[in-house]
Amino acid sequence: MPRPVLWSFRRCPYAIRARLAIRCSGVPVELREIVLRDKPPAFLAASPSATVPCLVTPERVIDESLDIMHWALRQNDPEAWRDMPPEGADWITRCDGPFKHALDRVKYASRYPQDDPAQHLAAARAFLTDLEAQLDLWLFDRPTLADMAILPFIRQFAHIDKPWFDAQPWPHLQGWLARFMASNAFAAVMPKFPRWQEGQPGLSFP
Ligand SMILES: N[C@@H](CCC(=O)N[C@@H](CS)C(=O)NCC(=O)O)C(=O)O
Repeated sequence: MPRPVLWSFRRCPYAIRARLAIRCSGVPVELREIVLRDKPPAFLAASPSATVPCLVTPERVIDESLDIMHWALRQNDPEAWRDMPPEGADWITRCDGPFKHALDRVKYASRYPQDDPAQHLAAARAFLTDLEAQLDLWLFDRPTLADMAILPFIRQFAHIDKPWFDAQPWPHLQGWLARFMASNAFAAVMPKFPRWQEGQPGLSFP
């Protein structure tokens, strides 16, 4: 039985969250690292949206990172990430919707010349301030899917201007991100994966 193929890009926050769940589940996949500015034809043939991550199983193609997380954790969820309060899903929805929208417009402001970056920064801050109020060590009393689905985007936002992020009055948020980035889980999903070559097998992951 061939392993499912995970098309991935190391720094993409959606791909990071998919790899976090696959790594936690231990479900083996073949990881194919690609470069977004030079997408291989085999990837374009596989992915309906031409975005990463994309998981190709013998049964179906899963093109949404959250669906890939659930696919892996449905098979094995040793840390019970899916066992979270219902508000977890609401936090993920806010992250993927309004927060990511604002994040892109702060990070890539020159691509949105008609937009006011200050307005998007304010929207991002509102979400982060709400997270700060919700967080203790984790969003709930232990790590869940919501933490792992959201943290890669917090990392992306923080790195737009890390000194600025670190200077905000967000100690819980800063601690949450720092612990995540120092974790074994993060290290395990962030090695410098060699780029996949057409005709070659990908990498065994996790
Ligand atoms: N809804 C998708 C979004 C994935 C996505 O937008 N990924 C970005 C990279 S971070 C991408 O592949 N963009 C296509 C491109 O840059 O050409 C998911 O959750 O997997």
